[in-house]
Amino acid sequence: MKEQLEKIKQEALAALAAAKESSDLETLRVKYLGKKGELTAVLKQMGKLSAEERPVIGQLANDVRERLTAEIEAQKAKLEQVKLEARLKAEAVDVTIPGREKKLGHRHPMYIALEEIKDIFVGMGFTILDGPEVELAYYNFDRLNAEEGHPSRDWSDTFYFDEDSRVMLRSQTTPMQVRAMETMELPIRIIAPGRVYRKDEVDATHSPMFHQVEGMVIDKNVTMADLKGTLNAVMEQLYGEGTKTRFRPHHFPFTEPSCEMDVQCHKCGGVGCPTCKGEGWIEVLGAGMIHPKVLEMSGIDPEEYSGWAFGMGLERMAMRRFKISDLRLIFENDVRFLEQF
Ligand code: 2U9
Repeated sequence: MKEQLEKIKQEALAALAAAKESSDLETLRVKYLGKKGELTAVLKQMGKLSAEERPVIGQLANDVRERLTAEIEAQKAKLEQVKLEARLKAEAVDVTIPGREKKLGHRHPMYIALEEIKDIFVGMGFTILDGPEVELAYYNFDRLNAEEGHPSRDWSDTFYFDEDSRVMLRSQTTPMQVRAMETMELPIRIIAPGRVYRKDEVDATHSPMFHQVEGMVIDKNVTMADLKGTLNAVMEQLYGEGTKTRFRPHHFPFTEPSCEMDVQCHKCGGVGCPTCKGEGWIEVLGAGMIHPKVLEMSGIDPEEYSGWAFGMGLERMAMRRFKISDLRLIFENDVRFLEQF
């Protein structure tokens, strides 16, 4: 029996030393130390032993059990350590490898120009509106005093979606303002920036899609003096203090009286140069007092309220601001161009 125990011990130790996985160790534990294991089988025969032999063999069997248990634990710890080391090696990060440089983008010149305009108007208490690009001709034309037969309503100028010219891509951002007149409480101070669409051929100054910033103020006792004072203040912020402006009479169906606003050429101070094409002045926007009929159609009493409005092309403004000579550059998104701003 003593030899049997010794044999079990030697065999088990050899098997444990050869184990590669912790699951192997468990299998060996069951094989040698389990209820139906080899060591247990030997112990079951203890009854056959003499009274003198029994404690000696009992002691020996216990020693074997303790030794094997300790060996299993030790081997388990060793295997786990090996596994951990392998994992650490596999997952090692070389912190000395130089990082990949991330190219940081920046804002598009149109976005910069728009942010600048928005900041100026927000600073004067205006609210910024957003609205649909697919509009009803009713809001784009009818409500703006552009009667049937007005040239801008023509199929050759406007992108319509249907045969009877009811639904269209807005040709101006004015319809947002008409909607605002319906929903907002008076007084109103808003600007309406956004994309507009007209059937224009692409060239250095035209695109079938461009951006406008329009705006309006409606309140009691609003006059042309408010229009001029506000727009002069805007131009001083855009082009610097003391910027001179002039207003020329014009015609729009939705404003009466109407005007165009010029700023004195900042390059030549009004003498005439290539920037202002020899004029000394640069046209920047159109404006006027909102036509009483337009107010009336929106349920605003023109006897009680009056308003002024303006509209400008954002691309033209950005082209002046960044000295861009061709409108197409703005939309082509060539990074060599965009990286200059
Ligand atoms: C309401 C009534 C009238 C907006 C205005 C202009 C003058 C104007 C052009 C500038 C260059 C369009 O981008 S452009 O082609 N716009 O000259 N726009 S007054 O007038 C309004 C606005 C809202 C209810």
